[in-house]
Amino acid sequence: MINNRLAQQDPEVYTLIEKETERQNFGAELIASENFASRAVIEALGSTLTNKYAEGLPGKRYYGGCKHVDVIEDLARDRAKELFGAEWANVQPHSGAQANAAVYLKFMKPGEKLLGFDLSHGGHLTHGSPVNFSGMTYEAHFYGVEKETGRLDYNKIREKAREVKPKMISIGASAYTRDFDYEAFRDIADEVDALLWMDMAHTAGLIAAKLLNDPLPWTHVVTTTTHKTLRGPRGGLILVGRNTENTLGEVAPKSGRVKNWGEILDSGVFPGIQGGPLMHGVGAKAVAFGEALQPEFKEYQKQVIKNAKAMAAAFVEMGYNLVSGGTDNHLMLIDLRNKGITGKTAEQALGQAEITVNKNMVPFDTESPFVTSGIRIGTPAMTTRGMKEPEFEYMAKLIDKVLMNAESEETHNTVAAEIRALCERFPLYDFAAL
Ligand code: DSN
Repeated sequence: MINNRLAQQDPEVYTLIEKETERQNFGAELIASENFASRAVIEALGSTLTNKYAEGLPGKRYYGGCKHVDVIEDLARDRAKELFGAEWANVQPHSGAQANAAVYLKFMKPGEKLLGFDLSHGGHLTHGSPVNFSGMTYEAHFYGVEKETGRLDYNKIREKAREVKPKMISIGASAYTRDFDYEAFRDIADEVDALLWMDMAHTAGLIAAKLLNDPLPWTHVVTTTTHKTLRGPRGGLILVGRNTENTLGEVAPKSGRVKNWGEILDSGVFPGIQGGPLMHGVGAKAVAFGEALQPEFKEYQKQVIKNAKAMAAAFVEMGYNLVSGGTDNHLMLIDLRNKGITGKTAEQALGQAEITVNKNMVPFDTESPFVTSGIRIGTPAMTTRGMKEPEFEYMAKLIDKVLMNAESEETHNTVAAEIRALCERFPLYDFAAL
């Protein structure tokens, strides 16, 4: 936490952190991939755990002095397994992209084929985009949504898989508003003898709360970030379900036995792609998973979805085009083309009014990724502050006001004041104690 020592020693950094805290406290944070971690999580992040090297795993480290961090990492792993009903967990990935890199390293050889969700249709950079290591190292092919419905068509994915014959099929998205049919994906993967990987970074909290379909029983591996709907510290996590048979056939050098998937993926993280784990992050993950195991977490996640549905309905009512017509999860993707404004202009104008969203490609976009025709809006962060359907409907109206007057400084200022007044009713943290 921000404390007097930092203020005395480095007022420059201290002041900037204060300003960022104030920005978060008095603005509408509607980026779908962001959330507000609890004070307990932030305390663990700002702890002495950051001083400790702990390469390896609990009980099998390359450094001394690990007796306490071993227990912490075991707690984090056990809580993650309990939360998701997993057989195995690795809590060390520094981020979601790192978790994904470890999966690629162990599941695919350079040049092998991946079939992933097209980034421009809602997928993610690390699922084969040509500007990412995944697209540079592997031969990436893509499936996408249907133009008419904005939804996946599983028959078309099957056709594509038959044509491509990928080594691995990835599921998971950063801007898809509907749930996935994991059983259908597994059936497709089995037909073409592919490995199946779900990256649930966006929806992990909703899945933990059992409000969306569960990928664990159907996929060979699941990755996630820990800071989006899951509301933990910034970081990554890899899970393997209880019924995953080993088809990788990797053999332990000394004993000659076939390694289990957990062991294989553990070595993908370290020494495969990372050095020492960030133990302050691991400690904070343990705290966050502990929070997610509480009944209140499920209530929070239910409200995230209710808020998204209410806000989406408010936009539809005002004549906005939502990709797929609405949402089943925590986010909505608005195609602004009928409103005569680009994603870039919308993001900038809303920013002036202290409403933070991100411009986003919509499926079959006619603009470049730097301009885009859409904006993506998510409800996790403001739901954490305690806001419910009326506040989200109100924010939808304020967003419309700004977009319909995107050039008007007066509108920006009026809306910023209205957002500030709203935020004051739902304080982010106990400000004086920060
Ligand atoms: N940057 C994340 C998002 O906004 O969805 C994905 O990595």
